[in-house]
Amino acid sequence: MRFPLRSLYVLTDPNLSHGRSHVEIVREAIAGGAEIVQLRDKSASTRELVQIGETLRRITHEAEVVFIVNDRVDVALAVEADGVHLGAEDMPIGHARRLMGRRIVGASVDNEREAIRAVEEGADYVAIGPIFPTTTKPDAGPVAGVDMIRRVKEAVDVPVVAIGGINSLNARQVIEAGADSIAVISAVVSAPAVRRAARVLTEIIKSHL
Ligand code: TZP
Ligand code: MG
Repeated sequence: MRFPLRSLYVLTDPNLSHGRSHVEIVREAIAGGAEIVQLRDKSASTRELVQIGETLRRITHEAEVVFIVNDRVDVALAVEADGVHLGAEDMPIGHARRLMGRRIVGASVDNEREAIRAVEEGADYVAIGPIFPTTTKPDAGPVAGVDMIRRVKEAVDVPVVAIGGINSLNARQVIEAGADSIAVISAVVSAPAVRRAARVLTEIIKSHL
């Protein structure tokens, strides 16, 4: 599946969803316009990830939404996800590329130098962040700022995803800086009305087409 541009990319996080399940969050996020969904659960067992992943695969397939699994190439392959997302501690991109074949391999990067390297190793998209301060990922590193989006966009030809502290108040400047996709956790997953929160972000993203 191709990577949708000018898209809302929602990552799940059971610790931030106020007791709502991955499935509930994903259904509502998709109803609100999310075009990419990532299963992200740092505390689930492999078995739980596969079980949740199977269900999310069905839902995203029916909705024609891109389904990415965080960290785990094995789980992504086991549930036939569209792709995997890898950080610095995960499987090296080149190894993942070989295992994933034509599926999507996404990579977290901190700057344009890392972005160029990730693409050389086989990444299909890069995620740059945190763009703004966020408490969601304490080890996310220093704030990159919106200007880093411009620098990464100039450096690579693959889609650039912006992540970290993005919400309806600052999403516009992220899009204006050239991000191809906006990735969020708390702005959607923790919202009282998930669908509505996703809808508001989707409208901001699409209004800049
Ligand atoms: N990678 C960089 S920042 C971040 C990740 C996973 C957290 C994003 O969460 P939020 O709640 O949208 O700031
Ligand atoms: Mg990771």
